[in-house]
Amino acid sequence: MPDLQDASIMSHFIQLRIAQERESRPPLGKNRPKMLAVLLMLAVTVSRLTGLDAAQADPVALDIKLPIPAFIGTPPDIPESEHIEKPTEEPRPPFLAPRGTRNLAFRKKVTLSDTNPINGSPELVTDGNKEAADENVLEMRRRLQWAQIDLEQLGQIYAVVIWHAHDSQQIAHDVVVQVAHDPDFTQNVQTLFNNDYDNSAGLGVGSDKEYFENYEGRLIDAKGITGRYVRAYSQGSTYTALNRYTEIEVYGLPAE
Ligand SMILES: [Ca+2]
Ligand SMILES: [Ca+2]
Repeated sequence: MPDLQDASIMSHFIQLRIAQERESRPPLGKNRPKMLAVLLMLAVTVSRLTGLDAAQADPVALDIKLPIPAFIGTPPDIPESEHIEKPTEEPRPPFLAPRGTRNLAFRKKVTLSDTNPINGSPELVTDGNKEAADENVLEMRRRLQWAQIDLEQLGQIYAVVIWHAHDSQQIAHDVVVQVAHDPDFTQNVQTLFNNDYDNSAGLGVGSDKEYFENYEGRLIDAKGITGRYVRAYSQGSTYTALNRYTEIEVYGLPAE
């Protein structure tokens, strides 16, 4: 049995490698999920031997309920841009998080930058309905808008999943996702995702890529950060100048 200090260093190293694997961007081979699985297994073994950080070392795949796909296949003419991620027809690999992780955003209160949306009401964003029909989609005015969820308490957040609109092949612009401890986003603000490559939203240049919406939604790795408020920005899409939101899920555990 390894001594506790060695084990702690080993465990830390493994967690770091897991984070690196999750962070890594294409080009990715088919080995990525395999590598992650090996690392997670290693983390569990080290933890079982030493009793270190059991919750973190007992990951399970998130059970994300997906809506019916509204279209099949990838877009026929993908614009040539280094800022747009090449769509794939492969299903998303399972996302692992500590056992007990659940959608903390379900039916939680939503506030909007646009207090008089063109279509729909704020509740649509957390009502659990992700089907592509028009009546399920909140539409806010043009220009930069946001939808914000109050988790009602601090949570340890592992993933945010967003469906803007997946009724047709489209890309939402200036997608920025932030987490904070206060509703005005002045305390402990952390940016989880930002694909505003030209800073047209004015929140800073982001290095993430624009992506095509689909029924799986976009899963953003939140790496277990702590926060209470989750805010998602956008600024129109390739389909409309309006800002469309079908659902936002925030997977986590209530923080103690
Ligand atoms: Ca919804
Ligand atoms: Ca932009």
